[in-house]
Amino acid sequence: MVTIKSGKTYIKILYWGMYASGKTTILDTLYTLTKKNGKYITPVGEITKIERASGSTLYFDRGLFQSTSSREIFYMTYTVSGQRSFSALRKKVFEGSDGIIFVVDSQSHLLDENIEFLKELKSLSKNKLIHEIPLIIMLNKQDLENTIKTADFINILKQEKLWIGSEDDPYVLNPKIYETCALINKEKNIYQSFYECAKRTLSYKIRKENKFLDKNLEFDIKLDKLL
Ligand SMILES: Nc1nc2c(ncn2[C@@H]2O[C@H](COP(=O)(O)OP(=O)(O)OP(=O)(O)O)[C@@H](O)[C@H]2O)c(=O)[nH]1
Ligand SMILES: [Mg+2]
Repeated sequence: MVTIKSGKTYIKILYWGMYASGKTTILDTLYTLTKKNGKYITPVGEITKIERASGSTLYFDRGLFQSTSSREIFYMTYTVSGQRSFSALRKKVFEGSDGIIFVVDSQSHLLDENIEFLKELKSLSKNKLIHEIPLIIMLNKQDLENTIKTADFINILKQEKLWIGSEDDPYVLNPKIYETCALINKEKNIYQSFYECAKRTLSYKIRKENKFLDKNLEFDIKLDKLL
């Protein structure tokens, strides 16, 4: 998170996950939704994509969003390339992230590969995940058959020590999990998951510095009793 002299604050939100889990599609859909109905955030400019002819991300995608009520707050939003061979590039793009949205390809047969990407993220973030960097999970491609569900993923988070306490009495910093679809015509929970990440990123900062930044999110954060 960077605040520059002019008073503008830039918050970095990163979509992370295995190849073809839907990160680029999610960013595209988020852009379309917020352009149409920028209730709390609105896109600034176009999305920058660096991709192969196949559509797979080569380096990263980047989009900039602005809070509609606190015009000095910007959300710099990136996606990583999920190709296995690009782990060094992912490490670079990860640097300075304030909030992470982990995008799962929910098809059951891909579970192990998703876990590999969760482990890579964990090792990069050196115990900061959930404690200092909020984590949101998107179980994407829920429109397909044989997909994993929230309860399945909570078990994985527990194994990876990214879930504290029981399911019924969740610890406030535990990841929030959304079952999603990124396809624009069947869109599900795309905006909600981004909003939650933005909200948590600010609330983590507030806990650290004890001050509000984004007026849109102020009320919700108070409701969450995070202070
Ligand atoms: N059925 C279905 N397909 C999806 C969904 N989200 C993305 N896809 C498809 O999955 C494929 C890969 O999507 P991308 O958005 O390029 O995936 P990515 O995670 O950016 O992939 P990399 O850049 O290679 O890491 C595309 O054909 C998308 O249309 C979804 O929710 N449901
Ligand atoms: Mg991509």
